[in-house]
Amino acid sequence: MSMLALFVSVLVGFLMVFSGGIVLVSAESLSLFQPSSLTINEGGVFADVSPSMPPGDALPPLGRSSPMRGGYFSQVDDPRPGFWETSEYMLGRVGVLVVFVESTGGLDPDIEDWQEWRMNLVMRKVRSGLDWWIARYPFRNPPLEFMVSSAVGYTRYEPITRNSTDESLWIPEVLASINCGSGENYYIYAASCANEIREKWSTDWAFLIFVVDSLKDEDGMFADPPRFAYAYINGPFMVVTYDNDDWGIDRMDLVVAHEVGHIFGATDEYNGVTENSGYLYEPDSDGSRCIMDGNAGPCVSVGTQRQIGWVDDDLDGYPDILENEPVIIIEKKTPNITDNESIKLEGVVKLDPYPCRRPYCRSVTINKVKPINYTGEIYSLDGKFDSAFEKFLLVYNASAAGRHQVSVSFSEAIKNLVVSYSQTVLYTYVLVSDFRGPKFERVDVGSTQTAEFRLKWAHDESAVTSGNVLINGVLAENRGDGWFGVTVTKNDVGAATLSVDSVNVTLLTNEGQAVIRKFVITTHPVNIIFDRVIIDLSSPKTRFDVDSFAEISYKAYYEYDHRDFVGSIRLNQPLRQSNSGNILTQS
Ligand SMILES: [Ca+2]
Ligand SMILES: [Ca+2]
Ligand SMILES: [Ca+2]
Ligand SMILES: [Ca+2]
Ligand SMILES: [Zn+2]
Repeated sequence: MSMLALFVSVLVGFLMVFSGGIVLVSAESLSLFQPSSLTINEGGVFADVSPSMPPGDALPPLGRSSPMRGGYFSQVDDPRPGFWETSEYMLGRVGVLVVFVESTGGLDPDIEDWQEWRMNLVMRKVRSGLDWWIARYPFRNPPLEFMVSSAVGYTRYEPITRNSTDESLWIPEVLASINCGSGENYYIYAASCANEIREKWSTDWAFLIFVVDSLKDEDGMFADPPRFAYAYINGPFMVVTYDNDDWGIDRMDLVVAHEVGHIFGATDEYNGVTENSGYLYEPDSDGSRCIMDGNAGPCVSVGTQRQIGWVDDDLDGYPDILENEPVIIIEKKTPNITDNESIKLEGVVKLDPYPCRRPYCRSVTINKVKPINYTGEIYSLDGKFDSAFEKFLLVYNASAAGRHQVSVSFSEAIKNLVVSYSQTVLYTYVLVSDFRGPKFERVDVGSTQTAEFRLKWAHDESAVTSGNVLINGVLAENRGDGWFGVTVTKNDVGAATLSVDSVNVTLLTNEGQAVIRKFVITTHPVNIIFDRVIIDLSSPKTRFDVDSFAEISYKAYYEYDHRDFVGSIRLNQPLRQSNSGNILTQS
């Protein structure tokens, strides 16, 4: 049987971790106890029972339902179950940690000592008690699942010899010894441990079962009040004893099943008082002769079903509490026109929770949202789309200029209701596509030149008709038809390379307006060399006969780069002179 196999693996965990007295279990070692999933049980039926259910075993939650926690309960915009919501309704996946309470003799005399075979027996009964609910679960989606694991926790007290209210003393010690949770009192400590289990095992809910050994104790009950099993309404824990008064270990499954009812909000149906309770604050069915009544039969009364959230008033087969509309709230988005190709959409997708009707309770849902269709990449900011509230970031890369539709759709996990958001974004920039400069790049020093560039929009190639364009840091003049230019001069020899180095243009379209600064140059810069020609004249001798040709040679070159001058030069005097005198030449 697979159940037996699971059991053996739990046992192995015990041997590894707990052999040899008090061993502090680290938080990590909790995961040694891999929770095993209970699916469907065989039958889920109990033997006939006759003793009465634990009297006064349903304890009201401590503090959590009071207006004192007004700040916490005003967190209405986040529908994920929070710290105080560890078991609001019996739907979905539930983490169950069975904690065997072991006395060390540190303070009270050490009377009770667990044996492995008895702990195994308890685990079997716990599983059977949980299976009982699974067998009666009315919904197909989500399935009801219990992930069960166990640990041995130590205390200096001997709990069964004390009043049940002394749980405030031993629970913090026991939880500290298994390194689960923290808190200023036992109740918060247990809630904190349940939260850790839920987090680690990725379940929707979690609760603890403290099993107090009572093998040697005379009546198998706490001293005062003489309880043998009790639970806090809506969690986070129950306490059961090994013997359970007259019920005995054989029927511990039934006791556990009853207490699990309390854990999920059900009230006793044997006390003659009609009580409203649970997420939906529904009345119980006193005297039902079902699980929450004494002499319990194998049934869940209508009152209990409504208290634990097993309600489908619209008869669609889905639990009404988990029929949640998804909503998208956009918190940050790219403007409708942008010059940034990375288009981002940031927001929250969350589910509209079914309203909790219990006073001072928060409306929460364990339903989950996940993205189903989207453009680009989508990220959950906490790393995983696994809850009813997810901050997300959508990143879409607009590879080409033009209009892009950026969209995302989310669906919830129960009925696949979908919510979508889309935005059309115009991605564009300025293209510097053409240039005009001097006809020849070498010009005279001191002359005035122009350098012009043609600007057009990348998305439709239309001309840019306004805006601030800097060419080499100088504000260009709008010359019309997309042309922007500057005049430039230089009084000494040197080169100038002119190009567009800044664009600031307001684009106005039907979608709105935006300042565009991005530009892409697909043309050449305008190169201008302000230059002059140097001419060196030379002659082999300084005197020539009158009427002969003076032998004068010259070398002409550009001053800027000493390249040979190409062209003709003219001297100011003829080379043959008929009179004596000096020739001064100049080109
Ligand atoms: Ca002991
Ligand atoms: Ca009642
Ligand atoms: Ca429904
Ligand atoms: Ca998440
Ligand atoms: Zn009860």
